[in-house]
Amino acid sequence: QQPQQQLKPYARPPVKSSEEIVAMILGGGPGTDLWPLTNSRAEPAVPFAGLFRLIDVPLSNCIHSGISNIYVLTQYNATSLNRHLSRAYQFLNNVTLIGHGSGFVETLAASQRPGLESKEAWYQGTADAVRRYLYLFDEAKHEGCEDVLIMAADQLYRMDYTQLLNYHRAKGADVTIATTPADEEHATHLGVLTVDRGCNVLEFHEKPPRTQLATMSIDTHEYGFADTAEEAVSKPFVASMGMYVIKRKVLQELLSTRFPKAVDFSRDILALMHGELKIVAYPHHGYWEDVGSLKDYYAAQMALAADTSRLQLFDREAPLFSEARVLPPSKVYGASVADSLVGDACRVERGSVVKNSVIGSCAYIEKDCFVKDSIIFGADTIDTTESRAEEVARGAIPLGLGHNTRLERAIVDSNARIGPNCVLVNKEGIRDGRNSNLPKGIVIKDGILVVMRGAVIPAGTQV
Ligand code: ADQ
Ligand code: ADP
Repeated sequence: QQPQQQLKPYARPPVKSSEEIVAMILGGGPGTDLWPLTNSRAEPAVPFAGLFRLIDVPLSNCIHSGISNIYVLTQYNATSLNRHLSRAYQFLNNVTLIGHGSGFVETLAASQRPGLESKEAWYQGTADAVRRYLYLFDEAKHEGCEDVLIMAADQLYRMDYTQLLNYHRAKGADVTIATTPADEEHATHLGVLTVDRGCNVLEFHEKPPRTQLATMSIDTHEYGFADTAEEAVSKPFVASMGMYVIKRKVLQELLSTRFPKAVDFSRDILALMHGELKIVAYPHHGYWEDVGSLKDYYAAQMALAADTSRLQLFDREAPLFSEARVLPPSKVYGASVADSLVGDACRVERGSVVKNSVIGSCAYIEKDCFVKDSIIFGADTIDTTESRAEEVARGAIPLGLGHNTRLERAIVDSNARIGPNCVLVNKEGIRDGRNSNLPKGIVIKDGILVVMRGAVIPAGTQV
């Protein structure tokens, strides 16, 4: 147990060594709002922009910020996530960023331990997940750890975490919550806080209803959160990005002594704190988006394709990292591909039209297809012309889109096989088609048609 005076604020010097910071990326949520993309993979392993997975965002930000001590907490369907981390970020295990110290990226899975009932073996929430690994901070390698950076893995943004960390230290904060201005619609789905003019947090409410929000608006420009007065008008709320810097000792005290039963940081800790600690809000300026729901995920990809996104993929200084794969270039035959992102090793055959779409690696689009406002994840392997012909000869449907198939406002998950002459456009404008009579392997959620991972859609299917 920490003596009380250690919880008192004191301003501290900027981060000098990578050993002073441990990052914990929370990747273990059930990801139900991203279902069916999370049906067979963990939320942070969900692909985006044709080449990346969501976890690449916080990990790339960590690398560019010089943070090299990183834990990723996972539990649901973590296989493809684990594989991705070990293939893409193995190099960090020997790298030293900010000053001296050795780096690592390790996954911490929820696991059965003696004394736990089987249902308790799973992380119950974000605070619970971190609590189970608090013992790591007692190990010699974390002796120099002063602050813990906790963040989610279902968000798109760029951020230099050292600015956040140094702000936290300059303010002498015990807890710093990264925040962004939000409009009413978004605020009801986020943690919302009120602050004084020094950015000290006065109140925190997790996903407040509109009636409660009414009392929480401020001039976010005047307070330094919104970039312009116009932005402040549409976004009068200070929302939590679900990213926290907590003094290591405070974190231990909070989770083991003060709130030993807390499940989530937001609902069970931040919302219940009343002036006991110095909690400040850090104003993040720039693009940030929570893509933890299918609707927001889809919209963010469409914006990337249309070039209206504020997320810069073509950034020479700070590239997004991902798994480096040895794949041939994509080949577009006599087809038209416009306003789209295309991954590696794709093939788009003669007569096809692809518009405003995101096409992931190893995707195959046969002749005369029409693909609009859609996301195609691609496949695990490259097909050869011979192997496809052989599959067709024995009556099977090869990977990708069969000829003359039409796709609009759809997401095709990886390794799907869609037969020729299909029309997958959600003709009836269904909003939610989980329980309707849709063909096997097709789901409609928020008006977006999803062909599930590995689904086989027979020729001529119409939805
Ligand atoms: P939500 O996104 O609704 O709100 P949550 O579902 O807890 O919160 O997910 C946050 C992150 O933690 C995700 O990356 C998720 O995968 C991970 N996570 C969830 N449960 C977990 C568990 N049991 N074990 C390990 N990891 C887990 C949060 C905050 C809001 C804030 C938004 C910003 O609660 O206050 O506004 O994030 O997006
Ligand atoms: P998912 O992508 O559906 O989460 P996986 O984790 O099995 O499932 O990953 C499959 C994806 O990863 C495919 O899109 C595949 O193209 C790609 N992939 C990963 N590693 C490799 C590799 N070494 N060679 C080829 N493709 C790979």
